[in-house]
Amino acid sequence: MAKKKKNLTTAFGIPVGDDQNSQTAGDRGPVLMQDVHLLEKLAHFDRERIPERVVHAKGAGAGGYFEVTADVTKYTKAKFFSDIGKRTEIFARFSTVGGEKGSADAARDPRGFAVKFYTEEGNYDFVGNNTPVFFIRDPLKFPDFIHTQKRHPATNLPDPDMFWDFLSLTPESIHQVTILFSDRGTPATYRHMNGYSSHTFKWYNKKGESFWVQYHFKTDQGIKNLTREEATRISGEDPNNATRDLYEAIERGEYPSWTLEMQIMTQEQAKDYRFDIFDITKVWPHGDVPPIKVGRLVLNRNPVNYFAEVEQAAFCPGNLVPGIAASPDKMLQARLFSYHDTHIHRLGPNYHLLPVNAPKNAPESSYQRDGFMRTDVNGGGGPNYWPNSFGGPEPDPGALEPPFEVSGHAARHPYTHPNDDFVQAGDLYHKVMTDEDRDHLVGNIVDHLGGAQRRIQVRQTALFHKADPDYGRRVAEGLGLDVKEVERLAEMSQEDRAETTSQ
Ligand code: HDE
Repeated sequence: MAKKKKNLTTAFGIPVGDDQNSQTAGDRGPVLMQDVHLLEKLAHFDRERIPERVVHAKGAGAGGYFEVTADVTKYTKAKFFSDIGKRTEIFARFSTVGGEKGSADAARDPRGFAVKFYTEEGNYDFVGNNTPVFFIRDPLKFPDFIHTQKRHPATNLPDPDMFWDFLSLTPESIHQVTILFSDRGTPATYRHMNGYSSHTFKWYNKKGESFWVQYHFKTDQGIKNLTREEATRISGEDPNNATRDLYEAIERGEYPSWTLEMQIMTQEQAKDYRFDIFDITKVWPHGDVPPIKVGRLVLNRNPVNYFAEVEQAAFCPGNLVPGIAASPDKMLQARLFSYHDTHIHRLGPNYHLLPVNAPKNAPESSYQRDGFMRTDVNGGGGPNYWPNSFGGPEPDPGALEPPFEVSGHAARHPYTHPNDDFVQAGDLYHKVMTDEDRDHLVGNIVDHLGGAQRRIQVRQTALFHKADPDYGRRVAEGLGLDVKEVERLAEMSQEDRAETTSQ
């Protein structure tokens, strides 16, 4: 039996008789204004693009589930963690950071690792990166930092001077710079990298006891990175390699998975810990806080439509369910604002109604009303204010975060914790990396930093020297710099170093 044909309609369901020939006066035109089908089709096409994400514009996504594999109820009361074996539907998006929507997947860049958990207590968003640390620890620096990673205002080209000028004037970036310029800065695919919360978060249990935690999604596919030469070649030959890899692996039924490991610190341990546990430029040594396996993330569903799911997905670190809360990390605090704000700009005030963003497993019953593109019943005839005595939804005190103490003066506090910016970068260089890792790191840096002005090269190399003298010497030699000059600069305070190397 022949399949019944589906009729073409306008966006409003009106049958279309001809979709190949515009209505014209006579067979050679001009085109008639009364061809409303043509007008509607063009007007919609004219508006097909929405603003791309200001960072993390290029990405790929997939659906799947999260499964609990260990009992963590003594640490968190989050319901999606309530039982071993419990599964929660998720949607994940991976991305590069600095490039535009058409940029190459293999670029040297951190990778975004965002997961939306559709829990029965509403959506919980994990919005991490493939690196456990970040370049800066105060959010006021973020827009400036991102400008330096993008295009020069005059040439519209990526600019090594901007890139390294900022980083060399921002010594707390040294740990992340060392990770970024290792081969971890060019993961082979999205399946072969880890995801980290980078920030410290708070978990709290039913009794109101709280813990500081860090999340590590460890790839079950194993870490695989590209060398600089491979990344350059792939960027030209297949700029969508990671997007393709994820889609094709899932189509083949090779579902990528990650094991969630948590580092959990008690309040007792956190008191007087030897560095600030809210400083995103630091990792927690595993010897102090051993990670424990708590769950598994599996991606087993490709999006049916890229725009509907991946492009319109809106993650927000402020979407936290009872049992999980923010920490005082200043960067995280700023992110609690920035994501919701950017989504309202990018997708509109009712972006939470888009199917990928709507809570799938918990009813949404707020008093928010109206606004562009309100596509549901908008609360119907029910009350649109609280308190009311008409049976409207009521706040649940059980959802409150336990109170916590804060003290101190309101001010723009500079970072005063002991100046240990270089310790972990140095440890990474000489304790964790292999000889081959170090060779690649130095080669990758020399290749990129070599494009910057000499005074900026020297200033940045002094920071490598401060992390580890061998690191500094090898970069200096690779760039043909005077090692003695680098050592002299490394001895100076950051202010003097900046002054000496200014134009
Ligand atoms: Fe983001 N970041 N970010 N970020 N970020 C965005 O939100 C921002 C930071 C991360 O797949 C934006 O929807 C500020 C750290 C991911 O859709 C924006 C600060 C980490 C994604 C934004 C940071 C991230 C974003 C741009 C410093 C890892 C993509 C478009 C205070 C722990 C999510 C958007 C996706 C996206 C702001 C720093 C991860 C503008 C202000 C640190 C994975 O809201």
